[in-house]
Amino acid sequence: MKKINWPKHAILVIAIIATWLTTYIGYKTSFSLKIDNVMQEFILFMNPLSFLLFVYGATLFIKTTKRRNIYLFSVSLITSIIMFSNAVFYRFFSDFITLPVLFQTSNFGDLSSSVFANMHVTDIFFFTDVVIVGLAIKFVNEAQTSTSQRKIGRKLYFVVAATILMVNLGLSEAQRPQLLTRSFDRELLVKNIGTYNYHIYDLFIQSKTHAQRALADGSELTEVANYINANYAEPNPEMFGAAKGRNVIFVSLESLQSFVINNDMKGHEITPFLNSLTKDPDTFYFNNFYHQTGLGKTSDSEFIVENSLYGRNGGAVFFTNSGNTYNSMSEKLGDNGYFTSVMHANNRSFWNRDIMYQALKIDKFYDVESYEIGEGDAVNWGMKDIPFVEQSVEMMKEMPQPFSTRLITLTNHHPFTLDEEDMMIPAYDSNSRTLNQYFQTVRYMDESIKVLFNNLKESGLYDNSIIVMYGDHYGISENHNKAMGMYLEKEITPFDNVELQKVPLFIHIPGYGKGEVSDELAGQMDVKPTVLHLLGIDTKEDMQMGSDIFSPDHEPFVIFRDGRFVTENTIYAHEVCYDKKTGEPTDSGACEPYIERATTELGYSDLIINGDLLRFTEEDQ
Ligand code: GP9
Ligand code: MN
Repeated sequence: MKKINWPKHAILVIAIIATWLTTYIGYKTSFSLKIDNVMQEFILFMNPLSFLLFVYGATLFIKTTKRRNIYLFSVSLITSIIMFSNAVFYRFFSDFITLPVLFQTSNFGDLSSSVFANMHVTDIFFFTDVVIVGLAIKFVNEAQTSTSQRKIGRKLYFVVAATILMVNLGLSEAQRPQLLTRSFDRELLVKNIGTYNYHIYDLFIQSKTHAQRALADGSELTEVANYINANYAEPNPEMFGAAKGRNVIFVSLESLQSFVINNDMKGHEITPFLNSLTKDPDTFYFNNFYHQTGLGKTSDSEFIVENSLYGRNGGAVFFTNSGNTYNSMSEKLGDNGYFTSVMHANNRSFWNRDIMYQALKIDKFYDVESYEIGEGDAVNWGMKDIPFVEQSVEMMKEMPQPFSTRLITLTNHHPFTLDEEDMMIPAYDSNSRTLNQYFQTVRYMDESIKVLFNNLKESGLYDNSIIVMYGDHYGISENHNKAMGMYLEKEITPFDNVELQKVPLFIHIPGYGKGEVSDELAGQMDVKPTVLHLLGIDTKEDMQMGSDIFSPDHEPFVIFRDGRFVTENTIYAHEVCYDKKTGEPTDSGACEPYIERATTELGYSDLIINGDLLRFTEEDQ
């Protein structure tokens, strides 16, 4: 057949369009990506383009036609293999491929057995662009360009590619602020920056952690262990084993801050059920308790509670260090005969939970697939808390006992939207819609906790369980200081912003009778040793940064991930030392000794995580 005459670089243009469209159609047919609006659809459509312009564009530097064609053909083949592999993987894991998964042997076992089962004949579609590029190479006859033309054209080409990348990133950032730094979820990443860019991003993140890990040899452990031993607090004999053998039900209370507890909004009680618990003889309520999370938000709180270690500084540890060895609370409970799980009606890859939970040795993850979300059961981010706790209790009845589970609530999540019928109190009327609606979603979540308690009682599980509930992180950020100041009737200072990081902690022990409101200064880091001791499980050998809140030796000192801290008499924030009584800056000498301690502690925690040091502890060898 005769070759057709086409303009210069026709094959390049054909290749880009063919792979672009194949990728986009592949997104739509092989992955269930939730698209909420036209803008998200547009981002999805455009997201393969910048990458394709760059990689295919490299052909502009290749001199001979033959080599150019081989290159174009190879790129189309490799991109097709990437999309095809992700599609097969997705059918099994509902997730995109990430490098550590490929190298995790346990995952790989599951994977290879199901690879064939998950291939569909229709997957040939992913290679459509390869066929098109092949045909183009065979039949298209390109016009030649002069060298000077080539240079100008090439510059322009890459300026356009870079612009498209910037527009893509800009639109994504607007849809999902801090997408890359928070690295929420592979699905979100793919939806916004595209599969190809996502893989590059993944490669970057993984190689960074890999390098730090490779340099560690375990000798660092001695120093860290000395620090940890020196800060160990012996359990209070009266509390040690007070709930021995019981089930543990943790409840992560989404975005719940302490300022709403025992408070009202224009005469409306915000958390009537939780308030009643603060006066309940079976409950310990801690009103001087802080979250210690960073960018990883909910996942950081899970990490802290599981490991009594700090999350990472620049991103979510659930994402960056999911291949590490940990000595988690779940693992420890498992060793003590517990069946461990997490219940959360969200997609399993969110925050990389599906992968991290394996590292934390959590037996089962009841994710969104375990729930039936009927009409009217979903709002905002997903399933409403009330049907969520109802169905969760039903599933708890089937769990082997003793069990430990963590319910992660979701309705009280930014932007705090609610269906009309679930609004039990009116909205507030400040300049911040976020704060205004917050009171209503908190009120709804409070109701769901009441339902949880009632259903646990009906199910017969209640008496033999303990319920540990904590706020995961703040809900109202510093952007809303003005509205917050209006509600609290004062001007919000950096001192107050620290105080506002207080979240409630409830430890409810049915039948205990000696509960109280405690103002012991503590943080999420302390949950693990506190709960394990209550269950009569020793933690003396554990690499943990927190200590038992009930212990007479518990140290009143809370460090935030960003280096701010709280002591009995001071608060340290942004290089200023505040007197806790007055809220005014004070002589920095009062904070000085703690500044050093805070840096050391955060540094040791980072050392453990970045070096994956727990793989060197005897227990795991
Ligand atoms: C999502 C839920 C909320 O599954 O945990 O995450 P957040 O944005 O609060 O970290
Ligand atoms: Mn959260």
